[in-house]
Amino acid sequence: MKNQYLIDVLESVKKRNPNEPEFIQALTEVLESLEPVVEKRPDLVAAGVIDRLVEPERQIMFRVPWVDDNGKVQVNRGFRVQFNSAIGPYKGGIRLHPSVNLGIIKFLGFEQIFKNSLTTLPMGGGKGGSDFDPKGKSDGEIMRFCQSFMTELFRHIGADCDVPAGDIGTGAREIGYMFGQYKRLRNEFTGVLTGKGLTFGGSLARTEATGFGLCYFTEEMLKANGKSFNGATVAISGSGNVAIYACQKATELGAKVVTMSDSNGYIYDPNGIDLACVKQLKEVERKRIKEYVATHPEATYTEGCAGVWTVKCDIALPCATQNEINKASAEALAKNGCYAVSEGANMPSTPEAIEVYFANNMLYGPAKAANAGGVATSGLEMSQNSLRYGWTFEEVDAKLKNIMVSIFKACDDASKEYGMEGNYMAGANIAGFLKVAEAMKAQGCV
Ligand code: NDP
Ligand code: 2IT
Repeated sequence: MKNQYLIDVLESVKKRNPNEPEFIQALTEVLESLEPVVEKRPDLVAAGVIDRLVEPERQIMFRVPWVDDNGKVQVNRGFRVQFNSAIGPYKGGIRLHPSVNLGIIKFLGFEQIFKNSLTTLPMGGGKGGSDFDPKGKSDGEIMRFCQSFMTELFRHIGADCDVPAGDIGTGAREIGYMFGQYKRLRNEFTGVLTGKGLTFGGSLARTEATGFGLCYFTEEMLKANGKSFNGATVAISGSGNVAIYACQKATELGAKVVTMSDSNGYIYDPNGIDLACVKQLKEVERKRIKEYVATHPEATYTEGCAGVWTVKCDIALPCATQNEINKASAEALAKNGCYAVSEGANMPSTPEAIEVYFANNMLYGPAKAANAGGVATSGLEMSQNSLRYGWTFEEVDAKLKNIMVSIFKACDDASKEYGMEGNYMAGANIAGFLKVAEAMKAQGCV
């Protein structure tokens, strides 16, 4: 980065937030992409748009006490970062994972600003979560945690203010418990959370949306470069919500998905993943991915999740967590002939891995564009809640597909306009930024 103004912004953010490496990583990537924009648009610099954008509008941290099944008091820490509301109410998921801290929630909230802008829907950026570990907890423990979490969060959110949703460790069960508690505390039935159950305001196709949207985006990117999922071999990491529906749609589009993983290890099935088995194991029984090989003798299980990137594939879809592909993994993918990496997870590639993709002319679909289908469909859930109406699965899926096609076009167009054709990362950052920046400038110094 050569632009002195951007260097100064980055330095001041680093100084102010010394213990937030993931946030700094996400910020550095965006600021680097904005270099040509800053030169072309001095008006945005003069309006202090970037100086304001890097500081969350509000961040909330709170105690979450709950009682476990042995009658013992447990205390977790809750977070909600309301990053930017220039184009709509704060919107973003809730992550429940022991690794959660303020820096992680800030990186996710920051990414969400640009992602939500790319969806074309009116949603600002936010994110929340807790260092609570849902693994191995009983339903009763999960419910008591979710109720306690919402007992503080409810005063900070609302259908026109901040609308949380799922993320790692937060699925339909957790959203249901949180919604129930919000409704009880406020005595109001509103669309305050998305990813709700279908019997109480949820949208058809929201469960599938991130994985399906990832494949719709990726198919557009492949098509624009003379390739397709049809006949391709695909490596997927993770075996949660995003991974499962990415596997389903990639298979429907003619690909063979040969891997899935969890934080312990990965499975390789040369015949193509039997998704019904994975759904049963992960969605119903909540078991580990290694159980797959018990019923699939032709498949293998290997301890350690990073090994998944050493499997030969044409297309890699990381769908687990941040920084899961480092330089060595990216080099292994390139060496094995992988020609496209498209991100279902948030920030799954380290900066060094991204350099390897570009150095090897691989197609790179960045998270904030490629995985925007989840939040886009959350936006459609909000629309249906406001209308007090529900669209069919086919209607929602068609809207999701149109949105993903338009996101790819926005990234492609911006990459060309700013002289970086084919760099969809820069395109996503620039296109996502410009809409928010225009709104911030128009609304004055707030
Ligand atoms: P889930 O909790 O459903 O699944 C997460 C999966 O990733 C599990 O297989 C989990 O394994 C694995 N995983 C989580 N943390 C780690 C880790 N530290 N190391 C290795 N593996 C890990 O979450 P989602 O599928 O919803 O989310 C996956 C990714 O997609 C996240 O990055 C999330 O931010 C992103 N995302 C999610 C959206 C959504 O709508 N849900 C929308 C857009 C992005 P294990 O069970 O062992 O923990
Ligand atoms: O990272 C994400 O975009 C999500 N976890 C989904 C957020 C949402 O509000 O649906």
